[in-house]
Amino acid sequence: MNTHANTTEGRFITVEGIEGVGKSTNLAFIRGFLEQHGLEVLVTREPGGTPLGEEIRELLLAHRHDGMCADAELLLMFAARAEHLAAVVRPALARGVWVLCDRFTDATYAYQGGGRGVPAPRIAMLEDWVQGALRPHLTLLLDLPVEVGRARAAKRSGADRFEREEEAFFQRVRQAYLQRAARELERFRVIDASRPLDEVQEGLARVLEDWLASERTAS
Ligand code: Z5A
Repeated sequence: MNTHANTTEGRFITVEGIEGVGKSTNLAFIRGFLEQHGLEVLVTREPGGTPLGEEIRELLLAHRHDGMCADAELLLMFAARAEHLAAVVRPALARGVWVLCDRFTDATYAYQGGGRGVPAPRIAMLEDWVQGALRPHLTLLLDLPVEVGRARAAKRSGADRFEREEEAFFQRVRQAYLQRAARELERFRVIDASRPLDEVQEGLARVLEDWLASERTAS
């Protein structure tokens, strides 16, 4: 059953969190949940999502680029984002497809803003320029203590340029995410990602069920 048959535009849902929260693990679950509700879903990611964006991602994450200044990092994130929006996200939303994106501009506020110390107004300027009025309809913030996320992520091999940052960096990133969530209660849903996976997914299902119901009421 398509619960959104009388709306033409798709919805833009983003998934955020520090490393090790389980974004990749839960994206498949969220996609399956939405598809069971009759929705066409496109899963994508940032930085990346297009051939150019994936090349920029490689520049951003690769080990050999340790010396990147914060503004260069910020501008590369938005360069990839501009291409992603133009080539993938906006066309999909216009076709009525729901876009599920692994990270978006909240990650820029958290990592480049909170983590690197780039002033928020500078990020907001680029956000307005690149996105215009486009903002996610719903943002699922998977949250857990930094040490728990880092312990999970440590099981993977080959840390990238971000993953090699010290714990204090991720504490700032986490706080920046939580502050954004506290300021935008309408858009954010915070899920405790420190629990066992089945409980995290029960939480996600409850949040999505409620949100879909409110969308139905609004449309
Ligand atoms: N970045 C930025 O700086 N600015 C921006 O604007 C944007 C991005 C858009 C790449 O992102 C980097 O880009 C990112 C920020 C920066 N760097 N960092 N850190 P990414 O999203 O590709 O990188 P990532 O954070 O490493 O994401 P990931 O690979 O998707 O990992 P994850 O979220 O940690 O997910 P996972 O692989 O599903 O889970 C990690 C492990 O935990 C795995 O073994 C799971 O089986 C396990 N797991 C998951 N859930 C559970 C539960 N509930 N219990 C126990 N174990 C679990």
